[in-house]
Amino acid sequence: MEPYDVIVVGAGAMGMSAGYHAARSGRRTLLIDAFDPPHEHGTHHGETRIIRHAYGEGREYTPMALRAQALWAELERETGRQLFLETGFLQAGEPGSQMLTEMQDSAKKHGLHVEVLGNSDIRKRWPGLALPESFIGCYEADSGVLLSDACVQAYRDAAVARGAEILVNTPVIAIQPDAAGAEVVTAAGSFRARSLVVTAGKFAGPMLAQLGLKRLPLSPIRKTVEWFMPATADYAPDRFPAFLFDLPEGIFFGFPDIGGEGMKAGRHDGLIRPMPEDGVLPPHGTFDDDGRDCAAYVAKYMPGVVPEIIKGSACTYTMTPDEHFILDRHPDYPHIAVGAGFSGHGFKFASANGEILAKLAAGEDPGFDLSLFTLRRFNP
Ligand code: PYC
Repeated sequence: MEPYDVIVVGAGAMGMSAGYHAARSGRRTLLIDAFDPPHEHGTHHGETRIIRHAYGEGREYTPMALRAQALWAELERETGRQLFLETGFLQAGEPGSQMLTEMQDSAKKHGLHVEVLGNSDIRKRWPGLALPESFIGCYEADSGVLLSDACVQAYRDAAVARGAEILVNTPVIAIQPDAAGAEVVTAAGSFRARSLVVTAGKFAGPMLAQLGLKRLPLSPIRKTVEWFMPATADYAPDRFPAFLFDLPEGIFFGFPDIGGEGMKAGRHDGLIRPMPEDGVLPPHGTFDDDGRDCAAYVAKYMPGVVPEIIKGSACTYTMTPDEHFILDRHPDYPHIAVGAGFSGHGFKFASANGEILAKLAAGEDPGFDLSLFTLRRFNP
């Protein structure tokens, strides 16, 4: 059989997008996933993710965030589905904190509009928040919320409509690369392609070790998010933003109450529980402290929300030590593109990262400066 132009190993958010972009460029594309995406075993479930542009984790991300926003809008047009809610995004913390400073510098460098607000302005505008007196906030009005499971489903449908094939519930057993391509061995048979995109999420470490990248410090950890019911209308999506707050207790993020289903929140830092060896995610509620920090956060800082967990979900972050992504070509097999280590802040970029990975695998210029995301920083 004629080889595929590209096989995507791991069709979560990043891989599904890469498969879509490869198929859209006319490449014969096969996507392979161990589950049936969208699913609850990786990093895209739980309904919502934040998208923001002026970026507290590094101004280098901003061009990718803007491209990502444009590509999500294209996907909405192509599929006729709503994937983005423009709720605005509020980041808050102590004045001078690294994330706020970087967010403001990033806005300045890229000409983005970010409003800087004192605590009394924050309280006036969002009565549902009671942040520490000394806090300031940076508000970006054209950012907001991605409907994450719906995004993955939309990319899947659009990829298939453009001719991509998808093999689900099919774990990859081995990858055998060579100078002309690679053989991907699965329980459903072996498949050959001229190029590969490897976006294996929490399985990326062992999979990339098979490809000779043995020293990648990729650590999958288990995280949780929880939903809480508001007692007032202050948290509706037309009057409450997505948020990220750097509080004395930790970094907390959350969303407005979308569709009356409750307000989702999570703790971004801390509570590090390594993934079990078998990669099976223990469900929410497995541990006594699941959601405890988040409920305490709600009780203290969101006066109109009942601090009782109505629903919870466990998910995975695959961390790198510097919390920056890996987006690169394999040093020995340049036709293999690697996307890994999204460190809990990658979803928003999936549309752009998929385009970048499809271009890397095809030997094209990815169109972005990827020097922050190299493999060689860990695998010199
Ligand atoms: O928007 O990058 C993000 C984020 C951080 C924590 C949860 N979401």
